[in-house]
Amino acid sequence: MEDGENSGTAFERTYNKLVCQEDVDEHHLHSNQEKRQVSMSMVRPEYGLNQYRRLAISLAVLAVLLLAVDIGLGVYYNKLANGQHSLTDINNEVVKLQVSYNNAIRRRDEAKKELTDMISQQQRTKWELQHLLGRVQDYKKQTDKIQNEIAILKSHIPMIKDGCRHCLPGWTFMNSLCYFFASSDTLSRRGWEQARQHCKRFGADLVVIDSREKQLAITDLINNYKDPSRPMSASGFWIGLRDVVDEGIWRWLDGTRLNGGFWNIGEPNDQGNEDCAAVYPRDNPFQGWNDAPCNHGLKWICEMTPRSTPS
Ligand code: MAN
Ligand code: CA
Repeated sequence: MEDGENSGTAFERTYNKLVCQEDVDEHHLHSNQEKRQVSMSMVRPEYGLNQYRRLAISLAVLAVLLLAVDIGLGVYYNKLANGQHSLTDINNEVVKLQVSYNNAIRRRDEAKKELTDMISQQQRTKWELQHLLGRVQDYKKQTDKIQNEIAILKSHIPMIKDGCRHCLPGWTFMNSLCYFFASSDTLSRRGWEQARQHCKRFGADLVVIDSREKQLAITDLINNYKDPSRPMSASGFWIGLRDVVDEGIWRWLDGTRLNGGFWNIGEPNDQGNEDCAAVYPRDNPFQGWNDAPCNHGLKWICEMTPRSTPS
């Protein structure tokens, strides 16, 4: 008990000392009375509890702050992680876009190549079309030629019906008539009258070219006999046409008056008394005739109807 009193007294002394010291430290401006009141109040046992409460509150506040910081850090970390995810997503997206871009470039190059191929194919088709159009023209010419030949062959039919008629050896059967082209070197050139006499020996006469078909057929034949080394003026063939009776009035052997004709440009010009007509091997068959002096030495063409075979 005494120990308790002593210890209680010692406690009070120590406590009062502490209170007084604190009083000096914290409230040195306060009056002594106030010091005494404060000292008395702090001497109360609740004072220690308040201190603990304050400490606990401080700790709680600190814990709350730490928790808030922790949460903040968590949120920040999440954001960073999300950012990292976004970066990864963007990277993936960039990779995907790069792949798409590369594919698009590849497809574009393929399409470009395809287009180039198509253009070159189109060019080739164009050339082929031009070529075929040329061939069509060729076929058209061939068809015309064949039709002409058919017409010639058809013209033989009546003659065949009438019995077997033919041309003399060395003569050419053409458009139902027989022709002699005095083109060989064994027959020298001669004047119009002598040429006619040669024809008459065979029962023939100089050719009468009174149709377009005859002019074309005869031009084709004499063009084949053409000697390029010979001057054109010496390359003609006498035909059965003259203006010897009335100058400028051209007549066939039977007296029929010429209708049109196939004169060369500027012909007939009667240059130095040219009263006899000749056909020349020219590319343009519609400009095939000249008038020439009748004594001029030329080749000639005879004509006669086919004859029956002598029985
Ligand atoms: C020249 C020209 C023509 C004429 C011939 C006859 O070419 O004088 O007019 O018809 O000779 O060969
Ligand atoms: Ca002439």
